Amino acid sequence: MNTKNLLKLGVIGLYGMATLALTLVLDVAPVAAHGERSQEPFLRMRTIQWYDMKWQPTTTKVNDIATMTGKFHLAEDWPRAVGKPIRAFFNVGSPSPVFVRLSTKLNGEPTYISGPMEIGRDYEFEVRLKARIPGRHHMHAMVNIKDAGPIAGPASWMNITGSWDDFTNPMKLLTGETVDLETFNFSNGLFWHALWLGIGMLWIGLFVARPMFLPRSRVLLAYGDELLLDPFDRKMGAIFMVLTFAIVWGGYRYTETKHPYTVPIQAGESKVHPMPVKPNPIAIKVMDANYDVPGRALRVTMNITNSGDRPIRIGEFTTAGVRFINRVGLRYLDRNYPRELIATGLSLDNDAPIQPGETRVVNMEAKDALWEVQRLMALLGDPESRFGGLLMTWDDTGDRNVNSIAGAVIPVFTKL
Ligand SMILES: [Cu+2]
Repeated sequence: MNTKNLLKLGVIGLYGMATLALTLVLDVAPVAAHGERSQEPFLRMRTIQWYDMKWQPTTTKVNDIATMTGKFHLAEDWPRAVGKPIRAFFNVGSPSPVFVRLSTKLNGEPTYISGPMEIGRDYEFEVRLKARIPGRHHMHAMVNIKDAGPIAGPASWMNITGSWDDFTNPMKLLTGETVDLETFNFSNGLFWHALWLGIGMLWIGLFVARPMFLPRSRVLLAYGDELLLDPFDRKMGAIFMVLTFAIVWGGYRYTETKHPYTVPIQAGESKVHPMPVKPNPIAIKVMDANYDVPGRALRVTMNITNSGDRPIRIGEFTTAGVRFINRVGLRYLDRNYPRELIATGLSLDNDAPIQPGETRVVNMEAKDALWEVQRLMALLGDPESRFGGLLMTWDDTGDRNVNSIAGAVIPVFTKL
């Protein structure tokens, strides 16, 4: 290698060091949230509509079990711009693996792969989590949908105390042996990464040094590849090929001998049926909706028909995990639901129960600064400005009906 080449390598090295130094100088402090509020309002309001969510307990010690449970409805008003849930995967959104997910159940069935979900139907989920990394974490339920991406549900803060060093994740294998998944074959993983990285760097290094990429590319374009290949290159090429095949073959042989019984990772498709449809005597037709920009209130005019045999009252309107409640809803509110997602500004023009057989035009107002805090009113800037959410009604026996409502929203900039 001559002086010129050495100089070239030196310059490249300097660039690398400068990049590294810059990374260290930049402030990479951890963030406290996930940017869920910057998800498009139509994704949060008109796709997966979450309700009855519970996080229990919200404080755990490392190795303790916590659960996240709840239900979701797939909105009938699913936006045209969002991929349909023909392939969906239930997931948990968390800042890195702070919990280990032990199991996921959809409608009571273990679910570990993706599958189709039905628009207009409801699903119930239960996730079992094992506390791993101490800290205060924002834990979301989430559904990943092909062509739509992750759709995050509401989150609660969950605290983990103790020390990460105490974390264990033992698993009994079908062969009777017990392994700790936290540390199992860790050195093996490091070894294979280092081996392939080393081989790759050696291979690239050989070509970087004699001569560099750009001169090499120019020669290749001008004269073809014959000029560039000397006997040393051919020799090295052959050695690397034999070495690679030998390592792959040897690796497989070694694994076969060490673990004679293996089961492939299960693929395919989950076939979970939606929850049975609960007979719902309430029919709702949204006639008009507007959003009062200075007053931070969504006003909805709807036609509600009660064809049941008991009087009903509206108690809650929930959208994007935000629960707007009135006195009726407050009675049924789970007090452990995250405070920052509860708004008490739900009001009706007529609080009297809707009687059996009655059809009434109801003016509902959901008023709270949360519309802006949660950036839900960004929907007014969309080419399709529609709201969506779940309207909950209760009869005098405490029986609840949930209706998914949706409609176009017109902004109002002055007080009406
Ligand atoms: Cu979050």
